[in-house]
Amino acid sequence: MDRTLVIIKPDAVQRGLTGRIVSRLEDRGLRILTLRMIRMTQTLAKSLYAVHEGKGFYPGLISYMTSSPVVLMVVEGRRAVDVVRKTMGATDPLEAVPGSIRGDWGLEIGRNLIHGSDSQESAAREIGIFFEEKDLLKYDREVERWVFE
Ligand code: DAT
Ligand code: MG
Repeated sequence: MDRTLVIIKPDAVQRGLTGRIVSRLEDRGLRILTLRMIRMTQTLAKSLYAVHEGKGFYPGLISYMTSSPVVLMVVEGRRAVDVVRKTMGATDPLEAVPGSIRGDWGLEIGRNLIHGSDSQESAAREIGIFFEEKDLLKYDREVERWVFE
């Protein structure tokens, strides 16, 4: 099973989409290992988006991510990184297919509602920014044998 970091971004929290976004991930069959609401600091946002430092959109991205509370989640499942990315839709909501989170609720790249790690290596690094291993709960769900063959 793979793990990935999901962040419900400030615009999604402000717009009251938190519950519906969590539901979509649960509906997909992903297991939530932890869920927490925080106000992201500059330090946390800069660490999360270190690869984008120096790009034109970087200052706006940091100010957006620190502007209002976010919801952090670690989810687990077979191919969780890809499953979450597909459920989110493309980075630019105009390119995201209808039925995806960004494709249903987004219009602009700078207000694209949700973050999901882009690889297993990114997931491990990003989860480590916000959580310790002891924060990630281990439990079984009976339904999993009906979700995964
Ligand atoms: P993703 O969030 O799909 O992984 P990314 O890692 O390439 O996308 O970029 C991180 C965030 O930065 C993205 O969610 C929105 C913002 N961003 C990326 N490219 C941008 C651009 N060309 N203009 C404005 N914002 C951009
Ligand atoms: Mg990314």
